[in-house]
Amino acid sequence: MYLSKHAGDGGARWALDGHYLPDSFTLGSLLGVPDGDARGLLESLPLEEAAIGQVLPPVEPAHEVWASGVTYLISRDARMSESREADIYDQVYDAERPELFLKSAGWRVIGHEGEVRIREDSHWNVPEPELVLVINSRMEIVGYTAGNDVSSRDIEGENSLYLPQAKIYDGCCSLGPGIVISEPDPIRDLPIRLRIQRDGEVVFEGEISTSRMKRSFEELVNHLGKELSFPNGAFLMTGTGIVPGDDFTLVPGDRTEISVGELTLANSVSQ
Ligand code: DO4
Ligand code: MG
Repeated sequence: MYLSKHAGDGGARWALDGHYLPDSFTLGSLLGVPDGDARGLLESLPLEEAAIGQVLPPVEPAHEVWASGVTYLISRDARMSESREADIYDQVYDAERPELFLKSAGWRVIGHEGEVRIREDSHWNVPEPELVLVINSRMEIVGYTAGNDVSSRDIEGENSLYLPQAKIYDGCCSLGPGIVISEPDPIRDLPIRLRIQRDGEVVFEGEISTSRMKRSFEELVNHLGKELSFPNGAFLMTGTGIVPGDDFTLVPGDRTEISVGELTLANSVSQ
């Protein structure tokens, strides 16, 4: 089952497997029911005409997008090499408590074929291709989407207290194109791919499997839900396992393509 959100004359509308759902459907209401009931609820809804409107980010304005970090060895090593405080990354990789941060409010998220941004006050920027878990109000995993945790490596590397500025700004987060409704098991060994094009040429390509993640999905989700409630559900980016070499930075005009399983999220880069 595949949920997508589209622009329409009367406002945004959700679609299931390419056909519009009734106007009254909201993702928040779906994520408010227990996981066992989500499929049944979707199956009970009448499908309308083919969804042809422009694809929008598969999120509602009030949703929160959280992110975990240093969940793959390559991410730990990249932060250790860029930072003057290398130890904290080594420690968090092995610690019981994961790194979690609030990446974006739902209304700020960019969708498929939208423009992500790099900061004007940064000279070293990368896309972070990530599996993004879609979680319901009971902290059950209902599905997934693809995400880009666009980040400034020089700002984060200068001082770890600058992490929110390195990671959270307009255009820093894209999700999409839609949401695959899935049990957690089929997601545990999914390919994640990143391709970056500049002037029509591929300037970086990389690939990893979600099975290389150090922590389990449940570990990340349980920590997120320890002291936070999400009555309308939430999104959780699960960290990057692909980091371009230290000599690489995004520049305006680049195109990023992030695949997670069968989903491909493409964005242009601006400043
Ligand atoms: O500690 C910095 C953030 C790490 C991150 O975003 C990642 O590993 O994906
Ligand atoms: Mg990240």
